[in-house]
Parts: sequence; C-alpha cells; structure tokens
Amino acid sequence: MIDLHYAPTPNGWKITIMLEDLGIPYNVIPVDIRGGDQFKPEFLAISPNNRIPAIVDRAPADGGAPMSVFETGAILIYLAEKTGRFLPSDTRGRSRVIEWVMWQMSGLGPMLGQHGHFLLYAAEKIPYAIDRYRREAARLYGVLDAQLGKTGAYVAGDYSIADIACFPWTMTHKAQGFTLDDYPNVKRWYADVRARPQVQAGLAVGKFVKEPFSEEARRIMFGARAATAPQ
Ligand SMILES: N[C@@H](CCC(=O)N[C@@H](CS)C(=O)NCC(=O)O)C(=O)O
Repeated sequence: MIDLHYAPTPNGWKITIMLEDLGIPYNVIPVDIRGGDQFKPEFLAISPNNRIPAIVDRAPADGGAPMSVFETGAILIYLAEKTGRFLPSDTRGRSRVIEWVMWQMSGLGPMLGQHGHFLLYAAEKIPYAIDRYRREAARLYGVLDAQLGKTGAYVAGDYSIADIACFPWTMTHKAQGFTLDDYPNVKRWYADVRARPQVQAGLAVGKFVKEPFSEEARRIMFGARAATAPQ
C-alpha cells in the first residue's frame, strides 16, 4: 500500500493521476499547506523540503522497511520502476522520457509556478517579475508545442510519466492568461490527456481551494516562515 501525503494542487495531482493510471490502492493523507502542516516534524521526516506531495511505500520491492520518496519527479520514476509502467525500459525510450520529466521539474513547473505567484498571488504587482515569467512561460509552452508536433502523440512518444508530469501544470493556462489556441499541438494533447478517466479520477481527489489566501496563509507560504529552512 502507498500512503500519499497530499494537497490538491498541480504537484499533488501528478501523483494522484499516476496512482489512478496504475490502478494501485493508496491512502490519501491530507496536508493543509495553507495551515502550515508542511512544517510539522512528522511531515518533514518524509519530505525535508517542506513541500507536498510525498509518498511512503509500505511494501517496497526490496521487501525491506517502509520507505519514503519526496519530489514529484522522483516519485513518478519510483512508481514507474516499481510497476514497470509509463517509463520504457529500452535505453533511448527511457532517456527520452526522463529528459522531459526533468524539463518539467526544472522548467515548466517552477516557471509557471513563479508566473502564477507574481500574476495572481503576490499582494504587490511587479511588472518586471510578471513580464519575465510570462515570457519564460510562453517560451516553455512553445517548446512543448514543438515537441508534441514532432511526436504527433504524447510528450515523449507513448503516454508516460512525462505527460503525467506536464499535464497538471498546463491546467493553469487560463488562469495565467494563456490560450491553447496559440499552441495547437498542446491543445490537441491537452484534450486527449484530460479525457482519460484516470486523469479525471486523479483530479477529483480532494477539493482544490479557490478562495484567496488569508493573511495567515500568506505568512505561512510566502512570508518569513516560508523563508526559514526547517530544522
Ligand atoms: N519540486 C517539488 C515542488 C512541490 C511544491 O512546490 N509543492 C507545493 C504545492 S504545489 C507546496 O507544497 N507548497 C507549500 C509551500 O509553499 O509552503 C515537487 O515537484 O515535488
């Protein structure tokens, strides 16, 4: 059994979608990130970066004690290797998928995250920051569009953890002022991935909080508390 420490956000959805795609049982353990659960010692013991999601595998393949994994890219690779699914085993196919998972982890996710922060969440609107991240986000949508134009299918060929990593972040496009009409290959892929029943099931886990951040949530997530590395 897998324990999933989770909140319904793009990074959280990567893992609910993966677990639904795999069809394996999992327990959801909610982490209230607006309330500061990510700083609790029991959570930090499995996720030292004080971010969701994280998993604990109670039956790892080596037959040993339960083991934890944090960082969504690492969790996706772990689950793919555990089950032999959504990550090809041949040298080239495997490398291609990992390439795009790393691209998502270092580019698409963080840049869309920063764009969303400065555009939608920051109390002070800073044009330089909004423009910088908007340009970078637009560039990354362009890179994804070109790649999907080349494969004509999914991000790295067949449906894989590269799609699962990228898809939830592209769900922010409307809120961030992008239209997929500008990226026709992304538009085609987005509709295809979104229509998967497993993706719908993953997105339905927990309730996404749409309300604006309270002052206390801002202090926890964006203020002095957030800037302090947990001990
Ligand atoms: N690189 C991390 C990013 C995880 C992340 O940023 N999670 C957010 C929610 S989407 C979080 O836990 N935020 C809590 C906070 O900012 O205090 C991963 O891919 O796992």
